[in-house]
Amino acid sequence: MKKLLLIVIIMSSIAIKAQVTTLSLKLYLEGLYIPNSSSSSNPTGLMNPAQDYVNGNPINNWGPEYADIITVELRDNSCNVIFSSYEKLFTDGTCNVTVPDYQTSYFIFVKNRNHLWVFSSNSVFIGNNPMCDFSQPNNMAYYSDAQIQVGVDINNNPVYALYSGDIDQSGWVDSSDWNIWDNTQNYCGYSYSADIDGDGCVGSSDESIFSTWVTSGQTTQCPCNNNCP
Ligand SMILES: [Ca+2]
Ligand SMILES: [Ca+2]
Repeated sequence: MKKLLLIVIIMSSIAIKAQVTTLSLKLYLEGLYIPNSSSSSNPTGLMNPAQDYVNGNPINNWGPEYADIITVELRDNSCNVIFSSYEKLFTDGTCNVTVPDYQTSYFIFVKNRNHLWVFSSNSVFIGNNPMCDFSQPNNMAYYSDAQIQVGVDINNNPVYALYSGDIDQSGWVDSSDWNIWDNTQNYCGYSYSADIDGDGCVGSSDESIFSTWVTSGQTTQCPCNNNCP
């Protein structure tokens, strides 16, 4: 009987340690953001869903309510990965992530297949349903030029998004990305990350979105110089 009681106590303590909380994220992707899309029902605007291409037709892989897949991570002060998950990003920029209830603070890191990754400007306490809104104001992101203004909300406040164009996920937008775009022009399908605008195929409409960032050598930064993604 004593053994059984001990097992129950141990199991209960494991269950307590396994508690989770919901991280409410909000962010936009420049390539998918629809200009002038803010409205009373979507005050900061909407994104197009990134399309796949099957049998000559564009399709939604995850349903029309989702814009794209993002990787969400929690990183400690040395930028070591504590938690990592693939998540679906809604077209309104929201994403709810179930994370362990760590009861301590971590940086929030987000990346997408063809945009510059971003860190939160500060570590965020992971407990009691934390929130992190990269869409506005701009200072939620680490590094003053981590995001680009893509529009305004219904109150005329700026709305920010991750920079498009980091097709090879190097942390820079440069000629390497442009070369991938050039070499995959007219290819269709989600596997072709040069499809910046998410219409399902790689074409000139994609290049027109990110070409400015190739010229400027747009980059991003992380809080840990020696351990960036
Ligand atoms: Ca790159
Ligand atoms: Ca495209």
